[in-house]
Amino acid sequence: MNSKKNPKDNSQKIEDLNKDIEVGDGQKMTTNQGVKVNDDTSSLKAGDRGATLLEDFILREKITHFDHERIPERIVHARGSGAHGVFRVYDDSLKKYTKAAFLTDPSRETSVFTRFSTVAGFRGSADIPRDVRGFAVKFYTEEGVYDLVGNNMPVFFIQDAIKFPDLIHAVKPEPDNEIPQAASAHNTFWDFVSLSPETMHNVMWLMSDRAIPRSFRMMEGFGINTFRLINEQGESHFVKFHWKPLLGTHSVVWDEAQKINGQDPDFHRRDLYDAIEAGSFPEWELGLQIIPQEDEHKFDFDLLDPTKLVPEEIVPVLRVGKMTLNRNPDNFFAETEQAAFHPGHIVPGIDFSNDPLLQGRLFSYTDTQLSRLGGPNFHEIPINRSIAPIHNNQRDGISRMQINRGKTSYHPNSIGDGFPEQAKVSEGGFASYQERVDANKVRARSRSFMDFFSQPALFYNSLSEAEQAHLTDAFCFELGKVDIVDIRQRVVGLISQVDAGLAAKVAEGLGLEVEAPEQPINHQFGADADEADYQPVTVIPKLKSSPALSMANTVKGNIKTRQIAFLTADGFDGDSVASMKTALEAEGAMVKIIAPRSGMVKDSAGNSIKVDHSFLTFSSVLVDAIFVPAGKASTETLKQTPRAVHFIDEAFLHCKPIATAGEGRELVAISYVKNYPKSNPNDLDLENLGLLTGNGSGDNLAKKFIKAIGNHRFFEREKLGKIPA
Ligand code: HDE
Repeated sequence: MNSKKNPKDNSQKIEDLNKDIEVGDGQKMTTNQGVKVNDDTSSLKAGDRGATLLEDFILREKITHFDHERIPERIVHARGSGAHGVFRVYDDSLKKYTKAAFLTDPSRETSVFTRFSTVAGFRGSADIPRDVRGFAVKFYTEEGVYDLVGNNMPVFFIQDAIKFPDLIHAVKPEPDNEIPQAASAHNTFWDFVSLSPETMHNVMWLMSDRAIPRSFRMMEGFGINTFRLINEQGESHFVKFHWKPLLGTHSVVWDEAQKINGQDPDFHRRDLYDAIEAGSFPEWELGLQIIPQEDEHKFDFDLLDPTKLVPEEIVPVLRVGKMTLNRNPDNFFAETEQAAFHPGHIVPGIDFSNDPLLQGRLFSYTDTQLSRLGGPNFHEIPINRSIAPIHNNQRDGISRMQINRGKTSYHPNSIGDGFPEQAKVSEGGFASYQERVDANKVRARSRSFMDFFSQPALFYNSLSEAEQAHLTDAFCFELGKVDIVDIRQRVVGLISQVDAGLAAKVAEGLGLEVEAPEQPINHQFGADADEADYQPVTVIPKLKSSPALSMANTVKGNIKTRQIAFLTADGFDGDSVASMKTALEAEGAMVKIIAPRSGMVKDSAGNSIKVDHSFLTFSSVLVDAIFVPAGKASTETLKQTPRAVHFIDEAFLHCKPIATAGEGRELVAISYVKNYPKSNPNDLDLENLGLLTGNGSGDNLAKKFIKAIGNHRFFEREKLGKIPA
């Protein structure tokens, strides 16, 4: 389906700005000056075997343009994918908090452009490293561009923007040899962490399964920094922004992530693109945690501290509207690459808090575009253009597109009749929230930011047993790649402040003893800071655990867009495949026919169906569940196909649902799964663990399989033991 023709697509205004240049409508090839090109295959030469002539303006123009095709990639979040869509608020109930019309007028549909990204890797790196994901949304509101530039984790590593270059230098490839690509598992990152206890909360999230999402479409988003909502009366409420995916929040497992990065480095990009092309538009609800101004100090953490989250059990998330991504970009470079997000792009009704990380961000994002997009006119690039008209006295600069008419480019003026004139607040003019400030000018961090460990502990306590086990393994893996023992030791010391049991397990995995970190931890304050300033503050949090933080409690049951591999070979049972395919597709799942070779595969009655992938080009890590249909001959072939057997073992190891019909079960019976605790070759029906057998018709196999896929994974398997794959 061509998503551009999607009837739901209302982004006409953006389309108009983009004025497509379509290839293939009978146009003739031209130079950039519009001269028709007669021969694009040979350069101009002094004789057909002679030297190329400098005079060849067609060759020179083409090569010059090519030479400059690349622009600097983003210093962080270089690898990303974007999509267009729409946002609509559910009702006008937010009017008491904000005057932003896109948040209060349910009749408005606001166009959006959303870009998801990894943070550390270069633009050409793979999609599933262990990393934070960016989640940046540009709202083209009628009052101007509003950007909500968030991540898929609710907290950040550092408390003050001045540490950002250090954090990023530490996590990026090491400067002497530019190794490793897109990975935090190396000395410099963990050196920085070990000396910066404030990083521990985000580090816990980074070690959790949140850092290896199943899909961009199955990620939560968080604005992290506290902002303000401002109403018509000029009153302020603090606000935390959330995105809640309607498909639930799901992850892959680490072994799988590493394999996916090799099998399909574009896994997330492809997943987003394919879902939108197929008309399965991803959706998120916008969630707000609204906190009255007078409650600023009522929490056991500081609202301005970006390493803290506000537990949803304390301040509920109001779901106020929905974003639907319904159109893929036409051109990756022009749109996704050139999109310039900025947390400082706000509209009346929204304002900033004094969060010192946010304040620093407000400088950085414009500054970075100056070198990345080549000057101060990046707002004129179609993807960045406001749909609200722009009138001001800013002029000229590199790549200026707008042709300003008239004699005046200053304010006040009389020659231009005083235009453009300033807008009163009642006319929509932006006026900053008037916060009272009475303080000494200091270079300091607030004591109220000095509790580094209670929220990491809250996070750990909130995870399911399986999530905790994965997090423990992740620490062992990452620190196992650190070859300076002192660094490992210091990190284990920090972990011991979060959870003694976790520290003991990580220490065991690394062959270390737990040693408490040196006190006070003074590496992160100025050289003359006072001893007392160093002392971490210990807070006993009101909550012991927050169920909202565990993905085990996410929305389940929806199997829309889930990928299911059918393992086939010639001689499969046609009914078995057809009935399962029909049942799964009716629920919105996507079936992939896998066979020993590409082309067509025949059922036992001689009918052919198209093979989507051969075992050579596909692997279990690229799907959510496996089905082996009935069929004597096909099963015999599959049993002789090592990669088919490996499919079963690997999918089982990664806790994915596996269903077999009829003879298909014999493939499982020769895999390692037969040795799995409590199973035996004759009894492979481990329904509670997502391993299902049936004859494929009339025995509810499809129904059970759909339920199992809706469960996402069966992590209980890991508790009983793992199998090799
Ligand atoms: Fe960013 N960040 N950031 N960041 N950030 C950038 O801007 C920066 C932070 C986030 O898809 C850069 O255009 C500083 C937090 C996303 O294009 C740069 C600090 C959060 C994206 C920059 C932070 C983010 C960026 C690089 C600490 C979550 C990608 C390219 C004070 C709330 C947007 C660019 C896209 C991109 C600076 C911290 C999210 C250099 C200085 C916290 C999603 O300006």
